[in-house]
Amino acid sequence: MNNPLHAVDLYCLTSEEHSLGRSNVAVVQAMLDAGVKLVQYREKYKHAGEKLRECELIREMTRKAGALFLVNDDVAVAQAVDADGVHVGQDDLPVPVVRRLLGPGKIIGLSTHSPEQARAAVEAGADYIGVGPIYATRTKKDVCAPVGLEYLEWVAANLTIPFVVIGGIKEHNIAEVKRRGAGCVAMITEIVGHEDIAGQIRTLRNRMHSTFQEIGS
Ligand code: 3NM
Repeated sequence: MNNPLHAVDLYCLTSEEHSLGRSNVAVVQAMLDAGVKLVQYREKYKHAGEKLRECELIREMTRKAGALFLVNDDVAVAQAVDADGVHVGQDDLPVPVVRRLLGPGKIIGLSTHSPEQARAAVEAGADYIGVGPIYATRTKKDVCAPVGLEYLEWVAANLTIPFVVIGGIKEHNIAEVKRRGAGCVAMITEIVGHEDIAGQIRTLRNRMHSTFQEIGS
């Protein structure tokens, strides 16, 4: 598969509890209006029926916008709405099992927090890995302590599959993660928690782009 993650610079996730009273659907629409090309639906505490209803709408919206749509953890919901793939964590279904369920054409991402987990993810057949948490974050419950920029630098130097940095990334530190080798950056609260989502995405993209020019790669 020609890996579509290579082309993604900004990876957006939902989190209704941090969205200032706006619905996931409204937040995703603002993301897509700002030109975002990948959205992950992440809702840890909603019932399957509500997740399905939201994902049906978001699937339609992302398709219309030409954006990829991934579902966090819930393989059944991903299959039901024909999402482009699933993102799993270390304690979710193993990647080979998700692959068997989804088939070969779908994208599977796996969160990793150490070089050992990263190597295992590649061996298991993940299409991309999450690398984090780079900085402290309170958005993900029971996440490990920040892995820092060293793990990011290790991944950038040692792996060839796409990776997405995540965890506590903000406007003020996005340049630093770019300088340390991040291609694709994922943020939750820095985007969904902003009053002007489209404006914030433009600001973050500009910041990423100027760092890209500064480091010349
Ligand atoms: N995964 P924020 S950190 C969903 O390290 C998630 O695997 C992480 O939220 C990991 O951008 C995280 O608000 C939360 O810090 C990211």
